[in-house]
Amino acid sequence: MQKETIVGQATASGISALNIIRVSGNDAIEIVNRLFQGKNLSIVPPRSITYGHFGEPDRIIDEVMVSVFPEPQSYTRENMVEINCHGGFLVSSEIIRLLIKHGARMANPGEFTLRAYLNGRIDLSEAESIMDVIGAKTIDQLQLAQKGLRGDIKKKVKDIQTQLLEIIASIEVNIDYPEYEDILVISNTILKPQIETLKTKIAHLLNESQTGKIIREGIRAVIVGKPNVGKSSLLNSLLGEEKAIVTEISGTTRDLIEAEWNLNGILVHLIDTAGIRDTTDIVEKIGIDRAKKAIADADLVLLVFDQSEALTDLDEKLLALTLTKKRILVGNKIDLGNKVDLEMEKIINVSAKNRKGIDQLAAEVHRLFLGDARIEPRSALFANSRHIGILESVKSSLDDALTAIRNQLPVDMVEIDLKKAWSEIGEITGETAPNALLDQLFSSFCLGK
Ligand SMILES: Nc1nc2c(ncn2[C@@H]2O[C@H](COP(=O)(O)OP(=O)(O)OP(=O)(O)O)[C@@H](O)[C@H]2O)c(=O)[nH]1
Ligand SMILES: [Mg+2]
Repeated sequence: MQKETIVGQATASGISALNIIRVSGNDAIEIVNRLFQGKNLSIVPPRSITYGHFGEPDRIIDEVMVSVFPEPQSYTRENMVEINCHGGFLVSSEIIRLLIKHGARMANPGEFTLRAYLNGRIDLSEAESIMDVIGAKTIDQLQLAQKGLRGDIKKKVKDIQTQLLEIIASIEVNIDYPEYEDILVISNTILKPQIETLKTKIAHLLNESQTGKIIREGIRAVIVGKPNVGKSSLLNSLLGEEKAIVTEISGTTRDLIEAEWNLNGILVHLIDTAGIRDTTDIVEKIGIDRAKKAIADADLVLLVFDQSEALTDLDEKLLALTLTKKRILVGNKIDLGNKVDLEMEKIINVSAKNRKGIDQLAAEVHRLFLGDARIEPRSALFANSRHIGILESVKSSLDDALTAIRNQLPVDMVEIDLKKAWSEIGEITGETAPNALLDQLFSSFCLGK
């Protein structure tokens, strides 16, 4: 296939010891060769490292190490060259400028990976896993992404496709060769249990995906309460660092303060808020409005009370405001008293200032989202919202097929729903993905990947 040669910097911009510049496409080796002073790159051993200088004859840019990957044994399956040069801003930009001058063009975001996908080296789920590997912030996120990269999601999709195809093929055989007596007549009675089994399997995968999604995306937890109950102290205590300002003055926190807390593998986006009360102070008022919006957007509310005083009207209002949210009630300042006790709901008592009860609170957050399960998925879990959405569509197409059976429609009508399910599931790996989806997915990749 004729492919334009693209160039991109694989490493992040900034001051560092080294940078890597990648070139991919038909003329990759030839273009770099023109600017390389050292051995002839078109005859060096594939995938070895060659030392030399890069630049035009009268103007050397840098001393470099170059690896040549002739097609198809490269990341993109095209001719590729990787240039290791010195770090900093100027060297790599000058190298890229010269490569463009000699016929390459700047790669779009994600274009190397897009080519790897278009040339059949990886599927879409693996391409997405590459970005998840790069973006991982917890070990569990990394493990999950590595499983996707290893092809575990692809295998699960294949498995569903095979089962769907078997059912569709048996229908087709009956429609095409009704005179074959030895072929089992596919009646709706025979199809029904097969479709039900597959549906149960998908429901199970969707169930597991809740854990996957929590690992991949983390949760948003907002700390709310009336002023001065110790919300910022709680944030600091959970993080183990003095992130937020704490004073004895009510109304200390004015704006949202966000931080990331790694809770045994769950990435918790913690948000400390302004104490909620009626106020005429314009800045505080805006802060309180933001706190209310943060409550609406949160997966979890940590509602904090002050154990040194009895419940007030404000506390009651906050209880009502967060009633429909997943929440944990936190009784802070337990070192000063135990005056808040709710009959209907459990309170976890802590002393944020003295770091008491914080482990119990952390365990409760973990339990609320992942039950008592340890998150060490042995095989890949569906975790990506795009994949989960597709699985849900597949399940609903199978539901439609079952409804058609219940309504005693002919098998070829049932087949329409099964074919729809088959085309939907293929979107996960990209077999049936529309171009618009590819554009959208790969444009969110980083440059040089
Ligand atoms: N005794 C005791 N004091 C605490 C505890 N937690 C916080 N405090 C004190 O309570 C006061 C208020 O703490 P903050 O963390 O600023 O409270 P806040 O809820 O963020 O307050 P605002 O931002 O004003 O709404 C400070 O003087 C803290 O030292 C605790 O567990 N025990
Ligand atoms: Mg505060």
